[in-house]
Amino acid sequence: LGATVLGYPRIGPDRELKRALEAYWAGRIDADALHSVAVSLRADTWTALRDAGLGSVPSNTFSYYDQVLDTAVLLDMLPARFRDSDRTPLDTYFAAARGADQLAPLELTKWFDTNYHYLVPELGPDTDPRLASRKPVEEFVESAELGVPTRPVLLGPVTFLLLSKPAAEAPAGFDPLEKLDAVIDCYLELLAELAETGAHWVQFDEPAFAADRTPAELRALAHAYRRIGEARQRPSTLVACYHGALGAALEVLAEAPIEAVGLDLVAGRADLDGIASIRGLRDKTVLAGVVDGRNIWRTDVDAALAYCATLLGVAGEVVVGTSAPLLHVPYDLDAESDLDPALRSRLAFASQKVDEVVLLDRALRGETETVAEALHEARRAVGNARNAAARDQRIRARLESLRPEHRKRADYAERATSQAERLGLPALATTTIGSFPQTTSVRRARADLRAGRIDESEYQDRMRAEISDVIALQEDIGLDVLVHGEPERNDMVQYFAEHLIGFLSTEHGWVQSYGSRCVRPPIIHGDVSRPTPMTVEWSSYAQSLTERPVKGMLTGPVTILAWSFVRDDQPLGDTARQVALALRDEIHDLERAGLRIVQVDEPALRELLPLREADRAAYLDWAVDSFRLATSGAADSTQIHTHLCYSEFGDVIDAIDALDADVTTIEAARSRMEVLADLQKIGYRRGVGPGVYDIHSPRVPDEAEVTGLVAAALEAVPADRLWVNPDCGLKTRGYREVEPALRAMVAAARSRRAALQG
Ligand code: THG
Ligand code: ZN
Repeated sequence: LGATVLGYPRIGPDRELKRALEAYWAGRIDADALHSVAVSLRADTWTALRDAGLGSVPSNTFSYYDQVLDTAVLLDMLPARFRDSDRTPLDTYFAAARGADQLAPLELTKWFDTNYHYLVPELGPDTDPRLASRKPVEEFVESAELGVPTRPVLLGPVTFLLLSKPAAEAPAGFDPLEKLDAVIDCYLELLAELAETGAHWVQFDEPAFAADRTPAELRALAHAYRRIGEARQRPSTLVACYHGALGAALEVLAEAPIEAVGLDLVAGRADLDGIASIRGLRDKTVLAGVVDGRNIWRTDVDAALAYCATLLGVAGEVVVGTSAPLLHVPYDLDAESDLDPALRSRLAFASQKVDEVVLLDRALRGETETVAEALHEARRAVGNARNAAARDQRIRARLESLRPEHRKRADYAERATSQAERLGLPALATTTIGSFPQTTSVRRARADLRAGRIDESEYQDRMRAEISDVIALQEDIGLDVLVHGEPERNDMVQYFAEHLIGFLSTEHGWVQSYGSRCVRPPIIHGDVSRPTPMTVEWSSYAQSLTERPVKGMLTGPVTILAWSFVRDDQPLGDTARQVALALRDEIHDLERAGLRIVQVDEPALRELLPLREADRAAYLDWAVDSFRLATSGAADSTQIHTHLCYSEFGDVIDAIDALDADVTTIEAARSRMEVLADLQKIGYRRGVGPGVYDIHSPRVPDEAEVTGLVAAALEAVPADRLWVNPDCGLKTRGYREVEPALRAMVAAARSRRAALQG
């Protein structure tokens, strides 16, 4: 095995795949045209990785949508509803990803602790794995024909099954792991074919073992790689685990009859402790994942070489690699034209990380002559970086001076009384989460401003006109608490990054979030501060148009960190508290401008939850602390809302309570209000708005449906604490769906309210 990366971005350096996919879905290009975009992206990636000097180049890291879906299709494990149709295989694949006609798509959910989302396979006792596609073989052949024979990457059988869920109709107690041997059978067939076609190495990814696993799951891992290892005909096998330390799974893999193990020596550095006693590694290659696949900082070459040195006496052979696939970082720093040179020298995107891997591997092999100059330059950059993060003594002093009373508001009962007096809201108050549809005219205004076709004042006028329309519409619909609609924000985190000191926004730093959708995470590179108010103008303008309360709209510290590239030179909690202070000041300014309600969203609270139980308390501690720091400066009579989504809340339910928000709006429509039972169990006593309709689907609910959900919620929450609102922001929907849905929602709330009074 040569120096390598575990995976590479696939959306295209200029988001070519995104555009081709969306053109194909819209019927503007055909399958051949889509295919040829894919072929050329793959060819560019393989040749670039080879030319950069990697000893082993990965393939099958390309996907039209998602690697978990690819695996389900490879193994013929899609639910039956996608089977009998006259769709082409490609359109069946997209139907599973996005839905079609009456077919619900597979569920989309977070990939470990990243901002990537995968499609969840639904398995049952009748799911019958069969090697149904040749994608990994075809891509290997494609690469070999280009003169770059590659290392096919496959999702490991155990992780694949652990990421799957029992289908709705599966009998209680069905465990997807029951399908392990059948899946391994398919993989053995595939391995034989790959070996026959000339592949020397394959990679199996088993990131599920960076999380806590049961003894039975560890036994499944041992079983899987014993069977795979003992296969009669197969390429040499690398098993890569990433996004954390392997712990007990490392011993399992060390004992398995495979040739190489890939370790995440960034998030999983703890695996180095005690590794010397793992004898099974002595006849294996260890791929030392010392180049960070999750963040964009340049590697500290001396530290990286020291980690590799620790392994030299332990492993049969050590080669340098990335800690994780490079899927989660942007393509190329060189595409950024407008970076401060000092900052640029601290950064490495995917292409630069490949160079780092090659450099470190050569250094490890003692090629000192050829790499001396590059190593020297890398050392200088890291040395400079060590003190380069701009420090702001004022913020640091302020954080030091904070006392427990800066994290605590008056008792909820007192706050509730003064808020009720000031707001005068009815029981079952109606509201929305914050964003309204981003219309073409809003998008056009932003594009026009960027292209210089309009000036700042014209842009402001257009945004104000939009806000005024949105307020008028909400009054007409009869909502109780209004929002300004956020037309000025494309991505909420990006918006705040553009207004805060200490953040850098990239021009081309796109990272796949799911399917064709991408985000451009900002980079937090120094101490954070707020030079001027960020949202006050828009919110106070909206409030000036109406008597009803308008909510100020902010994004919380945890979510800002979760969707940014973060500093690695200080604990996350320290950065979060700096962001919190900026938000605290923003809330103060919103209050002074007459806003009576402020919402601080934390949709990513669950996302950053550590994969291992042992690390969770410390995370939740700083997560809750930073939220309270942001919000506890508010007056008793200011109502603080928060909004959470994208997750299973059970794991963080106590933390949600500890946020001490006056009102929590939460995704619930798809789970028929299950979250309320969780809240009830812990004795949650403040306001709650379980979403009464699912905004992720274009379906418009009718009044009866909403009334049913409100009635269900009333079983768990008294009317004066229950809010009626959609599941999430409305920015991805159109007004044709939003308006009737909100009217149905308001009608339902009113009729329940009347029933309560009568
Ligand atoms: N912002 C960020 N991360 C997120 C979300 C977000 N992660 C979780 C969830 N929301 C992911 N969902 C989406 C939904 C839509 C898009 C991206 C992630 C999206 N992106 C545009 C695209 O790819 O066309 C680009 C947006 C832009 O122009 O800035 O539609 O809300 N950070
Ligand atoms: Zn949401």
